[in-house]
Amino acid sequence: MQVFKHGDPPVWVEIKNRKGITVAVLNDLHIPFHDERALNLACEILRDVQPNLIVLNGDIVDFFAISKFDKDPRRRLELAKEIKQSRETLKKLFEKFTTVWIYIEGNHENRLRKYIWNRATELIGLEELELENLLKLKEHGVLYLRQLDTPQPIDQFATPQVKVGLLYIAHGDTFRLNANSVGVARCLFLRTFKNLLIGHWHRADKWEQMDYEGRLHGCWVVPCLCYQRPNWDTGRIWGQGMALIEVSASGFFRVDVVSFIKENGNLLAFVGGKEYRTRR
Ligand SMILES: [Mn+2]
Repeated sequence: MQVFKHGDPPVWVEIKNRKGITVAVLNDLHIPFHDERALNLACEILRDVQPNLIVLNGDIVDFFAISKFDKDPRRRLELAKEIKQSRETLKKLFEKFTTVWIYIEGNHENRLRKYIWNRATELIGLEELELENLLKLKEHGVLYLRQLDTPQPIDQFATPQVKVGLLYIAHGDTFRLNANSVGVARCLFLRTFKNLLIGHWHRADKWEQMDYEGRLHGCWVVPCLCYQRPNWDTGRIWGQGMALIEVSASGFFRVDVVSFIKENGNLLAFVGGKEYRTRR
């Protein structure tokens, strides 16, 4: 498996492989609002699957303390605690699975940059405050892909993504679908006409079709690994889970969006003919 980086800092990477590979995608942990049980279930699955690449596909940390939304002002003082907890949670993950890790920035990671731009201009350019340094990603050999603030030519990208075979992986916030979209996967395909896997929507969704020549096209949406009841919208229907992707040497692929099902207070998932369960 070879990883080709594009841009400096790298904005997107292309994975080329001589043999088939398995890729796992984890999305939207929103640490400190991650669900430990869901994350543990994901780890049990990863232990069996042993992916060649794990993509942390954005909104892994929440940065609640510096969001622009209303909150108890005391929460603004908890940034240091949130970052520490994120660093510790991720460290455990990285140490559990020695494989290739790529971290794609989401809109929540971007909150830090926006905060510094708008509220702490004097701190711009301090490398120590870059997220990959705050989370010590380089120490763990994790490649961090970040957003650029200027438009790029058509053959490059201003938003972070990974291309594995014929499939693009991106966080998903920058595709600008209507916030009330129901068929997210299909809407996304009709916007991009590309094979694309995103998170950001905190739900499982897929839309795939064969074309006239027998090639698969589609879009897939990865569920979240955070708590599913925000206080700002009781009508949210969020799902937990992850995605597993098998990619052949020719670039063709199969996506398995794995939903974590609530069963008598436990979480249940089916992968490769096996049942996975959290224990109470
Ligand atoms: Mn998001």
